[in-house]
Amino acid sequence: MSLDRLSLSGLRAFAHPGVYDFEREAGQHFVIDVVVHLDLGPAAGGDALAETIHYGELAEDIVHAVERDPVELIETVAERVAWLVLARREARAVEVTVHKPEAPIPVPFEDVSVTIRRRRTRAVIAVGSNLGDREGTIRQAVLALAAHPGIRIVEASPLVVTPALKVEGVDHEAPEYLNAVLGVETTLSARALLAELHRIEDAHGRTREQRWGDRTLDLDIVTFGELRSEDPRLSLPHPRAHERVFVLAPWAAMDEEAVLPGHGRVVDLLTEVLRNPGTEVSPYPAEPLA
Ligand code: A4P
Ligand code: MG
Repeated sequence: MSLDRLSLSGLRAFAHPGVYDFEREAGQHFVIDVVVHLDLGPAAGGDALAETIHYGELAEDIVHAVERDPVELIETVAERVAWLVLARREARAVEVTVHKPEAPIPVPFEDVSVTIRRRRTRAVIAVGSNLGDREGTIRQAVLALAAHPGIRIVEASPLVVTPALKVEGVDHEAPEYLNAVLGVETTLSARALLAELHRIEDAHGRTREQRWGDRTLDLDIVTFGELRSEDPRLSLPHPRAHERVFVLAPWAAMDEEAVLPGHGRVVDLLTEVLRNPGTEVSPYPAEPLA
């Protein structure tokens, strides 16, 4: 079923953005249309303002944000407005159009505008480390993710200790892993999220000499909404998550209702994996990750 919509159109803001100096000095009008996709059922059912988005406050917030902090491109204005809308818990997706009817175009014209669509997707990220200050690195990675304006950490599993799984099998000589999973909401695309995970891995000294080799930090996308992909650069859901105790055990501890699309309930997958002789996972006592 498609979502309900709340629309605000023709919002006027006077700001000083623009690529040229004369635009920044004189200022000009921007006209903004916003369509928020959300579920209005709970608000209508209880006649409850708290269950929906207050359109008056939203309109003021948008106009203030555009007027307060000028940027050069209408693309950037649109992006900021989208973030601002999606910061509201109820908003699941948003379409933003920014018009610049007084743009410096040397021929007669009526309007110029850009339209962007952004949505918030629920994703699960697996975290692993078996070199260096494992807990410290994982905590820094969580902070780096939380600091990204397009990522919100919704829940975090406990940390667990697992023996290193190598291509040849479990390696008890290799340093043990700390593993965890994170539930996040993001306005990024799956590819942009993966790029951000790689950036954080690199910032923590991740090297890639050997497949499944020891590492300071590994960040994988386990699921990205309902998205399915067999692209080797980004396979979704993660093609090995269903057979890995170091993903399933923390995930089941974080969310006992979790489902891995295409494979079923995470608790059931975990029960299955724990039947394999030699499968080991133990708790790691620590403060919650988030
Ligand atoms: N890639 C494709 N799909 C994804 C995805 N959903 N998430 C591509 C993340 N990356 C994905 O990854 C190799 C390539 O996979 C990337 O370029 C990306 O575009 P990598 O992180 O550079 O290398 P990797 O992690 O060694 O490879 P791989 O095959 O993803 O490894 P796994 O399957 O994640 O296993 N043992 C314990 N106890 N705990 C662990 O956490 N982790 C691994 C890594 C092995 N053994 C482990 C653990
Ligand atoms: Mg990886």
